[in-house]
Amino acid sequence: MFYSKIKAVGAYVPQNTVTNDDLSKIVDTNDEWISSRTGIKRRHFSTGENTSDLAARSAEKILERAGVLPEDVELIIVASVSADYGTPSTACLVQAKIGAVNAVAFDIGAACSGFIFALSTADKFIKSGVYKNALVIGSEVLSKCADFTDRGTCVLFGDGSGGAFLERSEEVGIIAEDLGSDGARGLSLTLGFKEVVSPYCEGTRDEHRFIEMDGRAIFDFATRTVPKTIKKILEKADLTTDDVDFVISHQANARIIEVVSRKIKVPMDKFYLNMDEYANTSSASIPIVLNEMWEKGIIKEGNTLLLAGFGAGLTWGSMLIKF
Ligand code: 4VN
Repeated sequence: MFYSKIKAVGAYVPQNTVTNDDLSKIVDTNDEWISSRTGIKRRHFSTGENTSDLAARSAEKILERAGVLPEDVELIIVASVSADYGTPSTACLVQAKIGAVNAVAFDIGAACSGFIFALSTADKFIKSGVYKNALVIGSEVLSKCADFTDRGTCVLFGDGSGGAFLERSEEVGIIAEDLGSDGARGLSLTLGFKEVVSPYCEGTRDEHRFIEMDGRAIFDFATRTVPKTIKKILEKADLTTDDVDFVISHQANARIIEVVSRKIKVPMDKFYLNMDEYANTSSASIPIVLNEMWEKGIIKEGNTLLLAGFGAGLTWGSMLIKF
């Protein structure tokens, strides 16, 4: 019986920061509204680097910390909703950029739950003995997906990337997981609809380039579903919230995390929030938090972490990890 264990984490975000006040110059909004309702104060917006560029920078940092050469990476999985291309996958672009010539590379699309779904997929390859290691990255350039004429959404998102290197281990690493989807509610958060247009049909060329969200519906979904998946995973692992050192949630909105904290009766000091600096970076938010907590020495080897992602699909996923 093998486990997958995190050997190293890393993150990379574009340098350029945009404050709420900066945004208020291009869209009818203000710092008071954004920060009181979401906890967001700044975000990093790319000035040209694309999703695969951010991912490759994270990958290089992670491999350096793991002490692993690119050619020894066996699997690369990138979670993203903002890929450079429809194809090739961002994972293949990363493979080429870092020279991981022996890796198998593919993407996973599960939006804000993407990093958890990608970790889960890598875990299956490692546990089953197919691969000995995996580089798992979440990377997004959401600035290119935001409608800067819609004040309800464009203020919520940011760009960034992060990830982890997983290795086969005799010691427990990933302890348990709970994943879920509800496609019936999927249209409450969409990005990039394209109607069928070809010589064989009379489409109207309907195209939606940007993120569209029913904020109320997604907010309600998150505050109902996240406590449920957390309770479920703790039951599966036969643990209680007392056994958890830190809850690492997707950084969509500070208010959502406060509701979750109350509902699962885990004090806010066990949650780490950094949406004030990065806003919502979808699949990258959880690994960016992981990296920041590790860099600050907050999480240490042996800690039990509870990861929780939730978002478009709709999808959600939680994971218990012995770090
Ligand atoms: C998960 C969530 C969100 C999200 C939903 C709503 C929301 C973020 C609506 C009310 C508004 C403040 C902002 Cl829960 C987004 C994603 C996508 O990653 C995933 N903010 N808000 C208000 O009026 O207070």
